[in-house]
Amino acid sequence: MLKLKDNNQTDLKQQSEPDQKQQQQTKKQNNSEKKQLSKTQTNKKQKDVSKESSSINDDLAFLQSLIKNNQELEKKQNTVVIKEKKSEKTRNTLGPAYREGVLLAINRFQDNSEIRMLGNWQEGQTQQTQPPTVRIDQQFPENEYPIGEIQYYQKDQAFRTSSAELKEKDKLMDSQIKCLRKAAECHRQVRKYCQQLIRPGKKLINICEQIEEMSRFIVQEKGLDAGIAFPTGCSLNNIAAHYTPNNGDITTIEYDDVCKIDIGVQVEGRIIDSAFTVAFNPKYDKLLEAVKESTNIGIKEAGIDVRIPDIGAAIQEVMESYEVEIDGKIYPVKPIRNLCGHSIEYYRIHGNKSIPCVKSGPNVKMEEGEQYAIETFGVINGKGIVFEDGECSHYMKDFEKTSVPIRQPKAKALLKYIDQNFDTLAFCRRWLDRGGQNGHIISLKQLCNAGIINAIPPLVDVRGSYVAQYEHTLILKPSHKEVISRGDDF
Ligand SMILES: [Co+2]
Repeated sequence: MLKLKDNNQTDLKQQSEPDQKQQQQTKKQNNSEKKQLSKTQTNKKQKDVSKESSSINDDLAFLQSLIKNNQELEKKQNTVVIKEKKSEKTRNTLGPAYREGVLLAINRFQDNSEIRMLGNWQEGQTQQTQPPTVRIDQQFPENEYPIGEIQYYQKDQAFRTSSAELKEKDKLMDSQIKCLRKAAECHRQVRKYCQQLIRPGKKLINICEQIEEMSRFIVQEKGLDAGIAFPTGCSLNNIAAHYTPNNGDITTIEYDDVCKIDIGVQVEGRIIDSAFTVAFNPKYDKLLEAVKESTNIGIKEAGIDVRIPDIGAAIQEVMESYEVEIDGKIYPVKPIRNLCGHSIEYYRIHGNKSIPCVKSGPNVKMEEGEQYAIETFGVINGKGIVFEDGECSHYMKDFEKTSVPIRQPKAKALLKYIDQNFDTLAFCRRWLDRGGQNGHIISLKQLCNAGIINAIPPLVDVRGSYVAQYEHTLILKPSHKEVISRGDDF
């Protein structure tokens, strides 16, 4: 536009110079001719001259209006640029949810009653607004983050609570705890935002992207140092886990759906893995209650030197004590026997230990200092066993295989991108597109075939079944457990 204006000005100069010369020439001509011409002739000529000069005036007026128009357009253009710059600055400082003109209140309370079996966020101290516009570091300049729920060890481990020596030992985990508490506070704020967003009729892809943009903003995403820990799960109904929409997927959430929202946040490789179930129809209340109670019993039973099959047994007992009546039919709640909670390690979402939802698995004990995601899955009208099905969205580097020779140049380049952006953290196809890795499907397949990347397809129970899930991250500190991801909501 600016360039266009310059051209017009030069055009004007070029046009107006000859115009002036022409005017002078006309005048001279007029003078010399006047003497020779009769009165009538002179009159006639004068008429012609005035005709000519009025057309010149028309041209000038036209050019002047052109200049004026261009100046106005330039002004408009500048305001658009200023507005764009301002909104970019706003996005950087106030995050993706901020809309101009929205009044921001610092408020912790949130009514979650539209989602079944979810607690309201209670009034309390916070520096965060609704919707969130404040990054985590601005909220906690002292680097001290809220403490999770403290639970004490039971039975023969009860001595740990009062041991001064073990309390001293707790401090050795300080830096790890700080990162986890920071990630957990981000997780709480992001899921609170999600609970405000998710409503019947909305596209899951939009919800996932809004959750992810908000996570990136609040946690202050910085390469592998801080960010999202894994793709946002939004597994619907009989899909139990590992579903997030790929680009082009227009699935919506509806009033009768049961959706598991699974969000991961990491700070310096310390991962918070926590999930809850979204249902709007009260007919699922007992299913949700069964699974939430089962997860809570799993958390309660967890402890140093506790045998893992005993935790599974406690979960199974609670889960199977529930039944759900839907449209006059009674369904028992079954635990899903091949889905497990898991230990979490540095940049490694699935550690070596698994916590099943039933009494099974090797006779292994939990140990001091370990971090766990305690998650349980319950199903109605299903088999209680999941299998891989549907289009794959989740992928993750194999933690054990550090280097595998890749020949195809495109696949090699994709692996480099994965190494730099996700390393051993899980990622999804949407994030490859987002990073400009379009048309990655063949290369991704080649990396999977080479064994360096593992595909993680959706896990589903049979059609017509409904799966619920709740999950928290806890850490087994020497003197007590801390359920780091606990919130008012679940
Ligand atoms: Co998990």
